[in-house]
Amino acid sequence: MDVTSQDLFFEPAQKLQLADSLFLLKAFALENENMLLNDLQDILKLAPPTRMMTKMGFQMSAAMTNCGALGWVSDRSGYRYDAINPATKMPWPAMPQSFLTLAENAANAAGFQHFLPDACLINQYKVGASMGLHQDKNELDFSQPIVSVSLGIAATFIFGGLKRTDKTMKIPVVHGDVVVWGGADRLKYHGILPLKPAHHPKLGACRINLTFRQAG
Ligand code: MD6
Ligand code: FE
Repeated sequence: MDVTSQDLFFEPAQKLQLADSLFLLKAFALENENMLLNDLQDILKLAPPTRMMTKMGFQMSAAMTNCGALGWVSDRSGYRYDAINPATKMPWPAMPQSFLTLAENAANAAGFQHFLPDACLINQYKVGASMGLHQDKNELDFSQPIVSVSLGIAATFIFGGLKRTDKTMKIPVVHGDVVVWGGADRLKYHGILPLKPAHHPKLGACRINLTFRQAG
């Protein structure tokens, strides 16, 4: 029997364990893709992404917005979670059910039960944009994992150790892939290499990353 691309598309999502508590769930976000993308477009209209400033006074290369009760923000006073969008002075758009269900199912698939995110950071990358090595440490409870959904053009996610100078591994991520990490890996340095030129049929020359956290 010949294998067609249709058959491959309908394969159950593959789960790859890349470290003690780091999982790559291939194509996991495609099951409910249309609803997810529709809900995403609504959020981008209500809360357009902006390129925030770092504490050091540099503009970030990815544009950011949020949905959920809390949003991750950065300005000259530093990084924090805030219930108000500084660009609109309004609360962030609510977390859609399609986002919540995806995040909970992905956390479960990686062995984390009862994940109830209150924050979803939405990073929008154009070609050439990147994210330097950093730790995610503004959340209150590090026993909760982070669920990270990649949409649009491909990227290389780099994942290191507990020190910035530790060796990193490269993890290619494409549209629909979900990365979940927590436990012993929760505070490890990670980032995104500069995006190579590409075009995605649904999102154009752009990558969108959703990171779900239990922040408050
Ligand atoms: C990105 N992600 O994939 C950047 N952080 O665009 C992150 O910084 C990140 O993907 C924590 C957990 C998962 C992530
Ligand atoms: Fe991060």
